[in-house]
Amino acid sequence: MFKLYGFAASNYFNMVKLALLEKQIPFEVVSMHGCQNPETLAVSARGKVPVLETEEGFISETDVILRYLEDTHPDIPLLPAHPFARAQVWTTAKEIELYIELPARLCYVEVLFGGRATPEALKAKARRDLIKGFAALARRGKFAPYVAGDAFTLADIYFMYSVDLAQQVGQRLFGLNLLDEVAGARDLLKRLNERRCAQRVAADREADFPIFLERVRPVIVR
Ligand SMILES: N[C@@H](CCC(=O)N[C@@H](CS)C(=O)NCC(=O)O)C(=O)O
Repeated sequence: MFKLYGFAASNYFNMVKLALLEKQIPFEVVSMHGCQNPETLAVSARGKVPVLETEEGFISETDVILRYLEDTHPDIPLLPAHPFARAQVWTTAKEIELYIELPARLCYVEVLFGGRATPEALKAKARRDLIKGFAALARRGKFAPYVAGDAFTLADIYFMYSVDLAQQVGQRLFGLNLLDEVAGARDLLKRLNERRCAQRVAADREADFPIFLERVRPVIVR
């Protein structure tokens, strides 16, 4: 059986966890936090989670894990069969990660964890990038009814676990309602969060979040 290493407050971990649940692939969770401890580095060269342990060894990086799951368990697909449609889904997922998740992440310590303030130069960069990232999503996304079209795909998974956090960053730091710039995004987010598997992920996240905050508090103090 697969082992998924990580923790439930991590949005990247939750992307893989939701994919496993949606695809009905059995797995067990091994609690691990991203860090530079030797035990973590033995499993993940960069000390990041999630990591998937397979019979053949460990796989790091969320998109690589998701590709592997799709290759090995195609029965409940999260990608279209046609190569061009598949590329469109990956483009959307990648753009969400690079241009929404990563700029928002610069400000997570301040906005989501109540830690030290984001340096002004980084904050300004995050604001500029988030505006362009959401504009790209508005141009790229289909929202008909899912992010990439008529089926639930990996683009929806990236959307669920990045866009709501980025919206919080935009709102709290810049007074921007970035989600409102993307027609259909709010409705879709609500519907996606109602999925049975997503509710399980959310419940685990809610239970883990205070534990995570307690753990990181000493290193994120203002
Ligand atoms: N590029 C990685 C990013 C994963 C990531 O940033 N994970 C965070 C938790 S949400 C982490 O492990 N952070 C620990 C660290 O950066 O030291 C992926 O796609 O899996």
